[in-house]
Amino acid sequence: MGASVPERASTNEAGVECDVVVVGAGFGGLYSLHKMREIGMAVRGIEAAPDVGGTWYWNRYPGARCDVPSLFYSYSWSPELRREWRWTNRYAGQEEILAYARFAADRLDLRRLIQFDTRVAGATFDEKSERWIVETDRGDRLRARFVIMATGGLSVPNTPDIPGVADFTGAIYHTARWPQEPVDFEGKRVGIIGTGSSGVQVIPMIAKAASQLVVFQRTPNFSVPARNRPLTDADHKSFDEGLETYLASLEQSDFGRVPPTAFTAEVPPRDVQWARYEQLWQEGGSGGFLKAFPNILVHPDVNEVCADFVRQKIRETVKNPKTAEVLSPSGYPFGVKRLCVDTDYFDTYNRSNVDLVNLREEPIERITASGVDTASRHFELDALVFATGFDAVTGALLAVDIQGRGGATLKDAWSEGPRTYLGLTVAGFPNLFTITGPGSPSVIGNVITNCEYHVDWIAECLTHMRRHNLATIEPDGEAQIAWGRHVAEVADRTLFPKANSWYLGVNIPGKPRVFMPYIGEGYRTTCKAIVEDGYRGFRFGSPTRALGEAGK
Ligand code: NA7
Repeated sequence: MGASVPERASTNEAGVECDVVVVGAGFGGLYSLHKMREIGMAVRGIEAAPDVGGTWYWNRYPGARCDVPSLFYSYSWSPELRREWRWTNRYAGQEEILAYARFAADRLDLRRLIQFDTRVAGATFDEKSERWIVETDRGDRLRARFVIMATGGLSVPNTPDIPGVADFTGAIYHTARWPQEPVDFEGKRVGIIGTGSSGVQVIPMIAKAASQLVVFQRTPNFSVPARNRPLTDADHKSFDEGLETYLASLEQSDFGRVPPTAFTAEVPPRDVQWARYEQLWQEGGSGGFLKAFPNILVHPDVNEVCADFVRQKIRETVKNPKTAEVLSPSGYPFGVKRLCVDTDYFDTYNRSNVDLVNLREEPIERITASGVDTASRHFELDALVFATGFDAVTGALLAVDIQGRGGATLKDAWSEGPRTYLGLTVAGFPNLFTITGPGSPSVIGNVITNCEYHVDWIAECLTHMRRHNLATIEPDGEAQIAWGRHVAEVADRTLFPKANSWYLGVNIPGKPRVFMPYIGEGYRTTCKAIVEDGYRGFRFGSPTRALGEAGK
């Protein structure tokens, strides 16, 4: 699967010339490639991995599973793909999702457009030619009118800088960079740092194999059962029957996390809430909880009842009361750190080979050759797993040296937090698009449909530009400031900023504390209205050369 020359892009001694470079071949990148080709652009994709799949290529730890139901975590735009693919489980595992990405890439004949095993190092906007010069770690140089950053919101692993890690003589793993071949933990003493979604999924799996598993927990997380199960014919039939309504709902509604009614809704009585949560607990999955009541993520009194409910479940499940207490989240609201979805997570702490270490009481002091030293104990380990998450939402964008007008860098432009217009474009960086960028719903809800929406928006925009012979698009500084203010105001009216989550970037030392996703309803309606209003807030540049001409 090496490099290949994309259709209609041309190569000369100056490098590859094309209309659009797409960075990343996850779900956002694959659909971008397809859509750009469909509207007649010469497009080339660059992907760091040797295969498609994005985050699902790398996150292959045991138990890795999506928390959005599989029937919905699929491309909604293609009836063919839907007909030819049949999900086996309510929540798809990593292997099946990766197989789906491969299937989509093959079925849409996208691989020939992608250069694998190649990382984009820099992208510089040349104002004279109005082209992006994209450079890779393999020395490639591409010139393109547009760059689409489909680099994903959860793709750059975060590995905390714990003293002594280089001294450890055992094996070290990160959930987000798991080896290709299965890891054998049989009979091993394993330590794991991190109890977010990845930790919550992998801990029960490792516990089954390891002789001893030590979980180093800094913050306990809220987690609800997945109740994963094989999908039946009846499930598929019911999905098919509801398909039209679902597709229409994607068009019409916006899937923001916080509905407009949230701010005026009444506080439901405790017993009414409790009964609803019990029902949702039995059904499994996170979606129902996060929408159980319109104000659950806004009103502290409603939220606290749900938090109590989950703590009660933890106490009922975990036999050792002290362990149950340490596992019980408190001091921050329910659902505003990403809600974990698990299979037997809390029950795993009833196993005799699993120990929980509360890092709030005994922090890790250093990693040694043979294990981990906390403030009060030494743990002998054969392997250490980092389930410590990602430099989320902005990490992959800032990992590329992006320079816009006047040589201004994205890094400087975002030094106090990301600034975008609609999470799609950045002032001073013409013709650069960010799929699920900060300031858009991005990592909230169903990321595949969020990606699709952005790709469709970009395709419509490029078609408009071609029709009107426009060379560049970029947001107006004022429009960008107003959008940023709106994104922050919506978040500030909710409980989201009250937890130290990766949504705010606080998991990365030195990262500005800014709430990155857009959680209001009405995102799609707003984007649509802006287009209908003549691309309000955007500035177009006049033509130098017609679009779709590269390589001819
Ligand atoms: P998360 O949700 O960011 O979880 C990372 C975990 O690692 C979390 O428990 C952190 O504790 C812990 N962590 C991070 N740094 C440290 C240090 N230095 N010491 C101890 N513990 C640490 O990442 P995931 O991969 O689980 O999930 C990310 C998303 O991927 C998930 O939400 C889904 O959307 C898919 P903390 O809570 O910061 O105290």
